Amino acid sequence: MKRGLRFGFAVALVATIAALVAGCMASQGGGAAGSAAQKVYVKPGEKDAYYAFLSGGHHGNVYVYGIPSCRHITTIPVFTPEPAVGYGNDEESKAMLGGYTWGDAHHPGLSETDGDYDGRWLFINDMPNARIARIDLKDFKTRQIFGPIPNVSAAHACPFPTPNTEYVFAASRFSVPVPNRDVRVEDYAKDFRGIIAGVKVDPKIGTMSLGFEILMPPFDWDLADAGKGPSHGWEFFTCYNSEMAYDSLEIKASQNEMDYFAAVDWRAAQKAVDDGKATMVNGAPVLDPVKVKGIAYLIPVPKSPHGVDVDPSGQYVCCSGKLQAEVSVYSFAKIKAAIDAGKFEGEKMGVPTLKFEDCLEAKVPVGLGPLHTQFDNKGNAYTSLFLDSQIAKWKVGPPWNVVDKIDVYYSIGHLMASEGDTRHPTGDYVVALDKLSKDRYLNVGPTHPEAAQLIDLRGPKMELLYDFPTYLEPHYAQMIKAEKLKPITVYPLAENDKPGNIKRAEDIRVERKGNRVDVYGLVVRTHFSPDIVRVNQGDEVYFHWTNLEQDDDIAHGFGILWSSKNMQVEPGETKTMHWTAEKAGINPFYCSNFCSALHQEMQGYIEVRPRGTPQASVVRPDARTIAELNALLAAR
Ligand code: K7E
Ligand code: CUA
Repeated sequence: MKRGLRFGFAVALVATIAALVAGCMASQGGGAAGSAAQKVYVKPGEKDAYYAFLSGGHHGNVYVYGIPSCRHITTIPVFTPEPAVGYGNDEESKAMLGGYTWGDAHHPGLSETDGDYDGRWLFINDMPNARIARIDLKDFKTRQIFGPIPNVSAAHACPFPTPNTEYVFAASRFSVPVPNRDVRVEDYAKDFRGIIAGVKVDPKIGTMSLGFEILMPPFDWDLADAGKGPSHGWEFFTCYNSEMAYDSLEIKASQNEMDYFAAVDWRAAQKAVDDGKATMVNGAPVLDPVKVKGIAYLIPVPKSPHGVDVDPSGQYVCCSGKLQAEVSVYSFAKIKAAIDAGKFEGEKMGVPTLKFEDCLEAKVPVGLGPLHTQFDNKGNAYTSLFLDSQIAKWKVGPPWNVVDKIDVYYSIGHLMASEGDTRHPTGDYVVALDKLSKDRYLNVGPTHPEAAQLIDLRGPKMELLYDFPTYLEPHYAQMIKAEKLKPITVYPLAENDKPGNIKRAEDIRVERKGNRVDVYGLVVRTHFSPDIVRVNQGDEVYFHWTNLEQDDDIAHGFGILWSSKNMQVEPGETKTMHWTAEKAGINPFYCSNFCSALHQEMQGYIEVRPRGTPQASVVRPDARTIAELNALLAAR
């Protein structure tokens, strides 16, 4: 008893001292946990140092996070309708989606100038439908969806912009006959082809258009990266399934010791098209390497590679064979010398193959399942290891050795370093994009969130700082310094030239032509003008709402009862939404986005009369309403 008491006292004393020491260390910012917490802590009211753009995978969207806090800031709708803001519901975004309601977005690609992120645009692919979207980082809105790109069957190696955003690319993951036609799958090797497409980007406004397509062997084209510095003008693409298997790929596509990566001279390819050497297939200029030489080459890579990553200097091309324990580093100078000397070991469907030994610079023994490599500002590379669930840090250059490793939880796919794809990575952070989160978060049933993990690169050893869950399903991501982006907060009214826009109360009107009704209206706190709209059953009604606000964060919503119709109109913007008057009776509408103390009062009625009820061809508000509205606008 006595002994027990004394023992208890000793335990309590030790615990007290431990607590005091821990508290002291925490207050001084010492201790591993304390310092990790401080490194991700962004005080209320303060902002993050980086924007991170994570692909939304089969959610079809882009997630925006702040780093280092790892706070989810917003989601940008891209390939999938988004009812809260009405993306896919208003006429402009509906037309842009082209009838698709789904996309599978894998690889965000920030625009670059001189090989550094310039903060103008973000490109992202929709793999299954071979489309590329351009998001304008001025307002974080999707402004163009290019595609489906003809002849490209699933754009996985996509978009991976060049150093001045001259091109984005789309290479086919699957192969199909080009042109697609009635053939047997068993004739795969004879009739199927892959395609590498070069999509031109207008340097001023970012508009995409098709530059060229190259007919490639029917391998599964996987990932890409742009050359820079000495390798500027080239784009590199990995592939697996050089076996050309068309069934049981998980076995049959892993037989060869070597697959390939392709080096494409995009200036030569564009010149060949401009010189009239292409054949038009489904409206696309297709170059056949059997006839057109000097545009593409194949370099052997061991064991089903995934990532192909050019180091910041542009001298080295790093390929990760998924079924190998090494990263194969190639020297661009050696590749170029072999090409210039015409030193080929053979060819595949017209594409010359170079010798492995002629191009290889080094093999780095990183560990099992290497997938993707990123870089810092101190001459180090970071390779994700899917099978080992680790990141390996290694020296770019002799002795090409691994200098550090860190465990991640679990099964990492891509990783994202701060400005890690540029000529000047910042070396602050890397985010592990783990494919399986298993037990890391509160259980929410069989579908777990994905796991992302923030790792500090600033010390001699990598340090895990924070875990954050993401919704389905980031593949790749990119991180840009926050100071490079200066998004607008309102659309200047004077620049509003959207169809259907009006700017004065005198222009408010409801126009009728046959059974088409156009409502030209204004929204401003806290009123729809007009707020009573009279139509007939069977009318096709187009609401054009202009939001006259010029204050930060005052968006108005427009939701129609008993329908799927809702959209948001941001300050200074005009949006058009179509609605069919299906039933006679009264159909209310309201502002669905909180906008002021009187938000709840912001509503209106559509009066739907029976078919054939006589209606005026133009209805305008009365003079008093116009005067009141103008007084309200003048008072702002
Ligand atoms: Cu999931 Cu780049 Cu499509 Cu890999 S992808 S890790
Ligand atoms: Cu306008 Cu709520």
